[in-house]
Amino acid sequence: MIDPGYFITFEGGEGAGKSTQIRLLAETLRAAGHEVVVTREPGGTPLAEAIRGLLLNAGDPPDAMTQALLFAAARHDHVTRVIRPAMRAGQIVLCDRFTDSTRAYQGEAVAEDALEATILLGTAGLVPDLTLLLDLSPEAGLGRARQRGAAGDAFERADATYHTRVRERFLALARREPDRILVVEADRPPEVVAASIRALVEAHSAIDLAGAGA
Ligand code: T5A
Repeated sequence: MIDPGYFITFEGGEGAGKSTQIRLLAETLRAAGHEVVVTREPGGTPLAEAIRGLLLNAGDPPDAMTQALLFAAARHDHVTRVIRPAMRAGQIVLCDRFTDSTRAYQGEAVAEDALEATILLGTAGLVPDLTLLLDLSPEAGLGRARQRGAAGDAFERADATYHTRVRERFLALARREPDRILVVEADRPPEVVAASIRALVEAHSAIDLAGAGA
């Protein structure tokens, strides 16, 4: 059975503006009368948030395969308890990071077939209807994240060349799946990025942003 809801994921490097843009798109969608669920990965359920704490606060981070398995466990709980039920109820789900983050980050060190196996287990086959990839140089993104004054999680502390390769893997994924993954130039003021995203959602989905609602 096809779920009546719609699933949009936001991807990109650290500090690319995903949370900001999700908040703005959620406001637009709610103003148009849609029911919207905003969630994030890793996280979205108490168990998955606990796994997030383990992964992001690890003083001695586990290897990439262990990370992929933990992300998959968190994701399975998130998909089965939050995302699928919302989609069955006809809601629009906006998720901050999902499977493409696993491909871009853990893809550095885990072979593709093994990684895709963990992704399939974690999602139980759920694929986003649309993915907005906020593209920004790692220098700009990490600078924004650090401006907030946070010490930085285990991934943010990785070296700059790692973040450059993460960006390249995200862009390669967009080239591989151009119908699902749309690249958004994120090095512009938030309201300009938000207008681009509204235009892309209108052009690539059946979601009505004009007002009448679902
Ligand atoms: N991870 C995750 C994996 O390795 N594998 C996986 O499978 C998954 C799911 C999660 C970490 O886990 C890794 C990747 C990550 O390293 P996170 O907290 O979700 O960490 O990810 P971050 O990208 O680090 O989150 P941030 O909150 O730092 O970035 P956002 O959400 O992209 O950015 P946002 O909106 O919070 O903005 C950051 C700052 O920039 C400003 C904002 O006001 C804010 O201060 N800003 C702008 N400034 C100028 N111009 C704009 N257009 C701006 N937009 C926002």
